[in-house]
Amino acid sequence: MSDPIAAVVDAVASTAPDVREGLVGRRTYEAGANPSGERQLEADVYADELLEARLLDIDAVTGYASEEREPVVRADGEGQYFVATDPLDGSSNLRSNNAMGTLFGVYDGTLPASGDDLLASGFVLYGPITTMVVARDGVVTESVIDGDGSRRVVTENLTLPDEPTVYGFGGRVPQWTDAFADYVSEVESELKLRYGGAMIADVNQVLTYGGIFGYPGLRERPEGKLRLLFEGHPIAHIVESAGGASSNGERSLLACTPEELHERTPLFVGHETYVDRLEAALSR
Ligand code: AHM
Ligand code: MG
Repeated sequence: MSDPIAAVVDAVASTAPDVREGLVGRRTYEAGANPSGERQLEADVYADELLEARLLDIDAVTGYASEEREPVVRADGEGQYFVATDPLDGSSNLRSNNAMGTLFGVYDGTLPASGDDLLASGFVLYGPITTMVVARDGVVTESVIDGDGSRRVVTENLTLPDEPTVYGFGGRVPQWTDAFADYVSEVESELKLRYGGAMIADVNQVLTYGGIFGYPGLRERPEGKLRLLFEGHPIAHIVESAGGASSNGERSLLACTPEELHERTPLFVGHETYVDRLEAALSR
């Protein structure tokens, strides 16, 4: 019997060599903007169109939603699965040739949905090596993607290490609330700063070395920067499946349902102790 989730994972992996190769020569901005009002790179549009075509080609997939387009795209057919993607998260790192990646979440039923409805999630990380991390049935697997799009598992059951080591928080410091700034001053005396400007890469540091990543609500933008459906849900699902925790500042991101497809959220993921302390600090 065919496995639709495995088909989605294979389809995303199959785009990786093409995306990697297509990044060269697509470092300039398009004239357009995404539904969040951010300028798009040619590379964002390129990755989005590749993912749309390969994912909607799967019989079981009936809907494709992406950070780079307004509505959910529907395929003809009888499929029941919806895939939400951030095709190139951290693409502003392309100009400076730093890491970025592709995020995806698979839902059984229409979008937007609660994070609790996720069947599987994952990301491709374009670092010096192309890797893929997938969370499914409470198990997180890390693979290397080869040049033909095939995968080799390198970590069978990825879990956060016992000791937290690194932290990274987005947003300009004067825009942080006093409560959040107080929390960060505690964290920075305990952990080492790692912030590269691409959530997938920064969270992969947390998965590897332990710690916490966050993009908080800001004074002039309490909803923060990152999108709940395209960034929050999949990254929370991965980190929670790896034994960590997630939060929007009050509760797990997986317990949150966006009212709008492109809704933003404050986002924190990492070791449970640091996420618990964050929630306590923000409630004071
Ligand atoms: P993007 O999806 O348009 O690339 O934006 C999301 C990215 C995240 O990967 C990253 O954590 C954040 O934006 C960085 O923002 P900033 O440049 O404000 O630090
Ligand atoms: Mg993004």
